[in-house]
Amino acid sequence: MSKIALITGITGQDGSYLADYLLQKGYTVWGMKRRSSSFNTSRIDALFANDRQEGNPKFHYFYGDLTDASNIIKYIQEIQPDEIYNLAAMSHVKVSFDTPEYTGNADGLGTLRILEAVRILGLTQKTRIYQASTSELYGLVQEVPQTEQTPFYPRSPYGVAKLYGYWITVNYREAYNMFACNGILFNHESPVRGETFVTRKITRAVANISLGFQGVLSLGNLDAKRDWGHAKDYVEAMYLMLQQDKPEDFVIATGRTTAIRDFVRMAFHEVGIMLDFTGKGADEKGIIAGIDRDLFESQTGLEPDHLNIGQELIQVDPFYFRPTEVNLLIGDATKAKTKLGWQPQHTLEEMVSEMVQSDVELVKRNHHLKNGGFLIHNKVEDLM
Ligand code: NAP
Ligand code: F7E
Repeated sequence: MSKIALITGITGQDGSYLADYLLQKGYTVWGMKRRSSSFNTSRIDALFANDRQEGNPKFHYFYGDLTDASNIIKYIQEIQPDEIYNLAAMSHVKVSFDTPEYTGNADGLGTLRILEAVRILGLTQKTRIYQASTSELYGLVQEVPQTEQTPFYPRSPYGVAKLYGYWITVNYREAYNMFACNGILFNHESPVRGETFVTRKITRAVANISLGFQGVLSLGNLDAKRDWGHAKDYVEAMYLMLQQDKPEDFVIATGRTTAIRDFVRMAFHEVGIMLDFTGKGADEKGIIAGIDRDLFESQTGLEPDHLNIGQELIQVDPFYFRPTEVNLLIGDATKAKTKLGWQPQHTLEEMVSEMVQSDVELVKRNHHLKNGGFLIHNKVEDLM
């Protein structure tokens, strides 16, 4: 009998990688999918692709929402999962300042609803639960680097909601002897990262600017530092946590931190554009310091005639500043490496390269399909 996993947040970045990973391990996978007025399954469509008519017999989804307890109870009862990965969340830190109550409901109470459903249904000895906790719990960091012992100090409604999710998971583990774990994951990215997170916003802009569809990239705080890993490596850690003999919480991180400004430099360098930054705060600008024409041509298939030395490509817009910022994150994943045998396989350089190349291909494909120019930076979704 293959194991059954239920993944909330199946349509998100991590949900799609985890579903793929578990299907390859022979699991039957059920995903909770929100109803949406437009298609929201682009990241998982390929998993159905083997047999579009019949569907993949091991991959199913149901409509649901973390704010709807009756829906959660109904489907956990029907599915009787061996493992639940609670990945669903309103996951954008800046947006959480605009929707604090909803974020608390979905990210905080949503976690409780999953735990309670398992408890009420008498599945505490059968069903193991992974809770998607986050390095945002550390917020105003109390220690460098951050470990499982570092005190929390969240700095956003998102971080505070996830703090509730973290502690209610610990509480249900202790109170009801449930197999429930927190993965305290530091930022992790990929070519399918949501377009409004900073890495993907940057790699899309590199593609659009180098192919001539965008003039300038507007960003917020360039000084913030993040410990960025690859989502593929991080979903493996989720799986490993649920295969242990006893439930524990683990930090998952690379141990390397990089400023946003340096991620911008790396991403533009990937297409042969060298940037210099001048000025401070909201007056800072990124300008073209040099162009490696051979590299540009090999990566884009174009000559860089629309770009000039001294041209401004990056500007700072205070719109993107957050009311309270998390300035520095760097994790120590020694416990996961020792106990889970977890080891990240992707370097930051490889990931940046993969993301830029993927976005260059995507922009070319879209442009080809639409047979005309389009200004991606005018999309409403970019305003995050
Ligand atoms: P993501 O791409 O934003 O995906 C979030 C998923 O949750 C989407 O499938 C979304 O559905 C779904 N969702 C949102 N609100 C929901 C609700 N009320 N009910 C049901 N589903 C809902 O996030 P991710 O990057 O994959 O992250 C996965 C989880 O890990 C999240 O809980 C996030 O907070 C946490 N986390 C992420 C990182 C990171 O760096 N990626 C680090 C630490 C922790 P739609 O597709 O319909 O929007
Ligand atoms: O911001 C700065 C911004 O939105 C990273 C989520 O997955 O990871 C993610 O949260 C940094 C921040 O991710 C822009 O101020 C500058 O300092 O990519 P982000 P995040 O806030 O770290 C954690 C671990 C999660 O759990 C979350 O779910 O980049 N920044 N300029 C910008 N950020 C954005 N989004 N847009 C900008 O223009």
